[in-house]
Amino acid sequence: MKFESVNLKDKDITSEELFNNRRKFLKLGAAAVVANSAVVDLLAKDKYPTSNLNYKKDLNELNLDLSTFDQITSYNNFYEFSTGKEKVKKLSHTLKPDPWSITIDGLVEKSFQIDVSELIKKFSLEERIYRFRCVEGWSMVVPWVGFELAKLIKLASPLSAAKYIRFETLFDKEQFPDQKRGIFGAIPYPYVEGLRLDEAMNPLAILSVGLYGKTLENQNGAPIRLVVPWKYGFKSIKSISKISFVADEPLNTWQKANSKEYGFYANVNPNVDHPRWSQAKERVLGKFFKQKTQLFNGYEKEVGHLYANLDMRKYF
Ligand SMILES: Nc1nc2c(c(=O)[nH]1)N[C@H]1C(S)=C(S)[C@@H](COP(=O)(O)O)O[C@H]1N2
Ligand SMILES: [Mo]
Repeated sequence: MKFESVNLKDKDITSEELFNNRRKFLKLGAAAVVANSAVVDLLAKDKYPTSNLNYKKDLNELNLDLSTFDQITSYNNFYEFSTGKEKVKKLSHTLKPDPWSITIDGLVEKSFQIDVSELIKKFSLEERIYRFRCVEGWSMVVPWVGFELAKLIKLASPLSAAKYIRFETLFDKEQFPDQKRGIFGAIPYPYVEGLRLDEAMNPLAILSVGLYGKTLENQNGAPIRLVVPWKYGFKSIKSISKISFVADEPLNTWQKANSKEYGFYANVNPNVDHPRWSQAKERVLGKFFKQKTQLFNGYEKEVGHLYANLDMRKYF
């Protein structure tokens, strides 16, 4: 038996190939498995980060096929750096995510500031393997690490008048080059997003501080970003510096920029097309064939009840 993997050069081979190769080896005899998995592990080490977070593992009961670390961290939407998805990674070194403080204010008993490191100490972290679907028609599967947004909401003790939650990305021209361009910037800054309070309390909504067991890379929204997996990716706001409890529906950035194309809810819905993109199908990063998009991105059981009284065609 020949061991072809021994001759493979690390740079010639993607993590996905490694994973598939490994699967093949596991089907071979025991001797081959021992010899090869050692080699494959050695090569794979380079491609995945060393974990620096303590968290409870997601058992991946749905058996979702994870996107690779490389895919998740190399193809990004983060307009504060660039509108070029493959440029963000390289440009994002100007972001300084540590230390990082978040202001909690608005309709709460008492506003306060808290450091992300404090939040991580306060709330135990857990992994959440979620599908993630961008309105542009691409998708991926990400092993996020974070905590339920509901935990932070309880900590903030909002007043009964608070009906929505509003998030803001940091505004700092030194850290985010596109914010320097004023009205010539790609979109209005700071980036703003929002959720109805009952949506925000849903256990699927998390604040993520990491992925693949490691603190977030700058390009993915370090040090803390929202993840709402049943909504289009633009709702999952990055590098959050302010969380406000408010009475009225916040005007989110994409609705402000183009209200004909973007609304507040943005629930993943294969039956309502975006004016420029059909939403019936999606391409998973790295895959050749498109797959069908699922209503609420496959999370209808968990979140469908939140929208029982909402016309999803009108409130897209
Ligand atoms: N502050 C900020 N948050 C943002 C964006 C952005 O440009 N700025 N892009 C959004 C869009 S359109 C998507 S699809 C996701 C992409 O997240 P990812 O790069 O981690 O895949 O982030 C969202 N959050
Ligand atoms: Mo997106």
